[in-house]
Amino acid sequence: MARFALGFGFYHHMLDEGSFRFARQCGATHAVVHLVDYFGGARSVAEVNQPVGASGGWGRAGASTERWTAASLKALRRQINDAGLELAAIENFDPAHWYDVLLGGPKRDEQLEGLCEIIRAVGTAGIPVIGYNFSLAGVAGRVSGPYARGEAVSVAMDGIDETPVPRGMVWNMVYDEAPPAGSQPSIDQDTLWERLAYFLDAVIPVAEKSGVRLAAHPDDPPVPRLRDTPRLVHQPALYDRLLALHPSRANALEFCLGSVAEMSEGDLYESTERHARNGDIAYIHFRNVQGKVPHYREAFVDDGDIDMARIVEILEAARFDGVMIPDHTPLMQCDAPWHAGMAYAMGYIRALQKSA
Ligand SMILES: [Mn+2]
Repeated sequence: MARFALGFGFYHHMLDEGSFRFARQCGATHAVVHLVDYFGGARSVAEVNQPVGASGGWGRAGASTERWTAASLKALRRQINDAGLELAAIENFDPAHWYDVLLGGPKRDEQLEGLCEIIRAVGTAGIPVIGYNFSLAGVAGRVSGPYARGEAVSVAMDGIDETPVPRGMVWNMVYDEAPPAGSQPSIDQDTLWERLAYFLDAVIPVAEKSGVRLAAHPDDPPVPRLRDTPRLVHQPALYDRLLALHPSRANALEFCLGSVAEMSEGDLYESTERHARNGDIAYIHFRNVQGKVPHYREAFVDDGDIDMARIVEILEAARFDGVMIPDHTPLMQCDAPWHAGMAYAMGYIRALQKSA
């Protein structure tokens, strides 16, 4: 008997009736929505894969501001419900809302109050989860090319990008158009952990009261340092460190199977089982990969190192009842590369779930 639900992650420019129908036709019941505009105004799904995180970053932070009010979030949820889907989570804060929380800058407390406001608004709108990624460099230092089966265009890591992050940029996005010259100050891992603890202590009590779970994505890619910044969750055991900082049902995981599989240590199956049994997982990114950091390739769901059937069995046995989304997939050669890749992944997951 299947317990977990299936969903798609949608970038903001994909929030339309056609995307929702596509999701339902694939058998999905839930949506995870990105409000942040990573693409600098790109509009066509056919043109846009996941951003790889080149040194120049993704785009301007702050474009999403009006999307975070309770009224906008309620309207979004209604739009998705009217299309026959549930809104499972909002994925990622806009760097404009929390750059000094990440950087330990002078606006930290003011921005934390703003994040609390957002968490209350998300709760008021009846959305149960916010996924986030506490990271300075963000999802960075990957390359795109014909790396998946049949030369499908996919994302890979090929060595560690050491280009420092310029001032005015964090999490791959520009929050200050006219910053002082130079790079963001180089800091150590413990300093970043202190900043995470400060963040969790400020927001988790508000999340608890608002009925919202904050779900942490591990580092993508999971290496100890990238672009001269420390990373937090780059080994499976560091997820436990994050949970222990502020134990609460609201302090949860956006469990990315691909990122955990890319880590150089640990056992993906043991981690999945333990966190699923402990109820730590708010939702799952279901994707496959070949290799580990600093050399790996994102693969089709049935063509990577992860035994996906075993993962589904573990989740069923642990009675995981959250949502699973395909995260990203290689692009398939046809007129709708993103849709074909996603439909392929979803069909595969549904078959695994039915046979588990
Ligand atoms: Mn992921």
